[in-house]
Amino acid sequence: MQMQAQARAQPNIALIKYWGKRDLERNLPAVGSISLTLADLYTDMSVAADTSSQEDILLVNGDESRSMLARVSACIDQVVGQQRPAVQVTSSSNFPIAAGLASSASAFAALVLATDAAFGTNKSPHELANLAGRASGSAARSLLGGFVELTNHADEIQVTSLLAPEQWPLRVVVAITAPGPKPVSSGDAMEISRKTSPFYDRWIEQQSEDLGEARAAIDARDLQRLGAIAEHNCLKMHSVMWGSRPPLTYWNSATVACMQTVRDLQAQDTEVFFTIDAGPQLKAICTPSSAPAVRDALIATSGVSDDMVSGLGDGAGMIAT
Ligand code: 2P0
Repeated sequence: MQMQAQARAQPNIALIKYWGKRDLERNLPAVGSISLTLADLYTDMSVAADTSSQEDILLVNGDESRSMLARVSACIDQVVGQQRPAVQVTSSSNFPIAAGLASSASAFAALVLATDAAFGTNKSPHELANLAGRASGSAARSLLGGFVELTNHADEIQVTSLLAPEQWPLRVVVAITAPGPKPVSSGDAMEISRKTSPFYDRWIEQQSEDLGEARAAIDARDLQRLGAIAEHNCLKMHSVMWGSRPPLTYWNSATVACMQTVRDLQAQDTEVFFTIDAGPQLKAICTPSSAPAVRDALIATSGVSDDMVSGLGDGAGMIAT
């Protein structure tokens, strides 16, 4: 047994969002979701057994991290079992972490793959998806490439690829409006929403309709139709958050300015739409030909400090060591 392995996974951007849990213990989502897996942003995760140590160690971008260690150790226990040697886990990402860019998705997708390979546990893709989802709900989607749907079943989730990246090679332009960590974690915020938002139940009720509409738009490669339902689903999720007590307001003034930039581009017939996750960054989804104009317009928007552009990627995989 090699007891050491390294995997790479990319973040995914949800077009029809996961917001709310139906089972906290098993971290099962209350709703299905549809996402795009990116190509050019990634997290590399290496897992190595360390028989000389009693405790797991986690290094994130070169620094020891205690805050994420319990979640990482629990995820490894789920894959390997609790009777295991201590591990050294090393994670590095080429984009800001904990800032609404789905870094936990890429991190935990890569972690389950690397752990399974290091310890030779030979989990099936379906088992890996459920192990990743247990660690972070959105992580299961990062195991696959292109357009990915996560569906809810009795005691488990399932992920399927709706389209491979080359079947509809869109671009994602991320406008960074604040690089720091978010004030409330997604998991905590989802629970606040479930318990206090008067809009939460309607959000859950309407999700299957939104998923059906997005699936049809993806099937037809209809960007305008997909954009209409994705923007609606995103703004509805944020309405659930804004209606919570305390209110969950992840946006800043630049986030709103970026939304206006996308509206202006749409008024000029540029093929683009936006989505925003639990953070202040705006993600613009567009065709390859409109990507340069979308990027220029977002960079020129007041309050945008940085940007990233990515195509769609193939999903998580091993890195040869
Ligand atoms: C999503 N988000 O579908 C939604 C949209 C944020 C907004 O999934 O508690 O880090 O680890 O299961 O996956 C972010 O939540 O939450 C998320 P946990 P996760 O992408």
